[in-house]
Amino acid sequence: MFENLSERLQGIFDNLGRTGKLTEKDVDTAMREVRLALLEADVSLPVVKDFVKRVKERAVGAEVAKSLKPAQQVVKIVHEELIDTLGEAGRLNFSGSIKPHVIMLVGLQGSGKTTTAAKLAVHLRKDKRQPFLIAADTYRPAAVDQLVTLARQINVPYYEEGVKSRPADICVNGIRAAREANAAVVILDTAGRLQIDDEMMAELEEIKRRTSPAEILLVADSMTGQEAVNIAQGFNNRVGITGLILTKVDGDARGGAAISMRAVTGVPIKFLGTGEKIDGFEVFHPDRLASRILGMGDVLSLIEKAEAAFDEQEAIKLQKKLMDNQFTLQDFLEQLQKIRRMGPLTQILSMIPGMDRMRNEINQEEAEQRMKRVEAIINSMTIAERNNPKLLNASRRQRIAAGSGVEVRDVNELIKQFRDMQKMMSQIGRGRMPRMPGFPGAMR
Ligand SMILES: Nc1nc2c(ncn2[C@@H]2O[C@H](COP(=O)(O)OP(=O)(O)OP(=O)(O)O)[C@@H](O)[C@H]2O)c(=O)[nH]1
Ligand SMILES: [Mg+2]
Repeated sequence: MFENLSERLQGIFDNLGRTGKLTEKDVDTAMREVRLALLEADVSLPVVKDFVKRVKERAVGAEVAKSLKPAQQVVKIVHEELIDTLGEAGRLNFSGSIKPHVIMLVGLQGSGKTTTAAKLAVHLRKDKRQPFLIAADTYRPAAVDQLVTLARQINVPYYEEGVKSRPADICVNGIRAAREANAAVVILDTAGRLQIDDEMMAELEEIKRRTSPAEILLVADSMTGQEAVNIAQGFNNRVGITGLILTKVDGDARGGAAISMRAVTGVPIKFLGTGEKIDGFEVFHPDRLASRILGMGDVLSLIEKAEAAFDEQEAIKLQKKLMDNQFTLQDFLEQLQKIRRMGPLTQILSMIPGMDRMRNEINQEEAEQRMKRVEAIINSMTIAERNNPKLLNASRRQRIAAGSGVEVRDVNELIKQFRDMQKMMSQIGRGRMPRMPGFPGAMR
């Protein structure tokens, strides 16, 4: 998401960049465009108006007159105001004395509550807080099964009573079971509805009254568009929410819901759902999202992901190997596997500045296929071959091709790409910047 918005905004700032000095008229023109870009991204009108007004107030006048590069100044102001509008970084409230802490998830049908419950449980466990799941959606038997399946899959304790009991009773009983199991945080998966109806709200109110949640988080689909404001206000007025979790930000939503919901409710966005799988989950950082919206890429998120996958010590060793030209096919294979563990390629690319545009051009499946093929080829080599590709004569190449189910020319290509890379690395090692060949070939 956010591609449309960031592209438009970038265009606006590019235009500003061409003028030497920034006049009030320039700011006006730019702000008209910013306004349009935000509206097109489905940010609600009152929120857009307020945003534009704030940027304008800061952009026109003394602050900008002092600046050497007015366009940069405007970008900076827009960025800062965007961060301000998006609020603080996501942090859960564990301050209350009632143990275990209760997190209640609410939201419309299909917004991602059940999936998010499991993602949140894994997140909490990583944070050393023992999680516990409660299945309080009694409207569909499948809903209980879905949560139970997920809980087993991630190996988190859970409580369910089928679909006959009152949801609030299930929650109270479940919390007792959680306390006995020494859980630190309980996550309540509640039922969703197509529309915000009275009965559903009354049920949520009862659960709230009887479980005293530390957090009531509205799980909202980021594709909701203009409706987002009504949904957020509806839940907030009746139940009182303490935070937002925006799901499906990996989809093609236009991103406005995030900005609007946060602005109209005043509660912070705490997490983002970035994929169907359990690991598609991120702590919300307003500065990073603001940068992503403005098309600066999300370098910080990427670094965090990379850090999780790469051990720093190992990275230093690897760098030395590269410089000393001792990087082998075995090392290459290990790096490929780590990159794959970081997540879908297109998702990783979208976080790198400038690369986000390429994202649409890259066929995810094809890229994955290529990586898998490279892995298969290297896996078919002996350790000696991996460490010394010079051994790879014609008959060995034939054996490897047969072993990995590819053509000999695929093996040849991989070896050639690897050699090119080695050459490039050794040049860097000798302090010369080479012309960048299409590195890494395996991921073209
Ligand atoms: N792409 C993507 N899909 C998601 C994300 N979160 C949830 N989904 C998908 O959205 C669909 C609905 O998710 P659920 O977790 O069942 O939603 P729910 O709110 O519990 O739905 P009900 O219980 O029916 O109200 C599923 O197909 C999920 O895989 C996300 O962050 N990204
Ligand atoms: Mg559900």
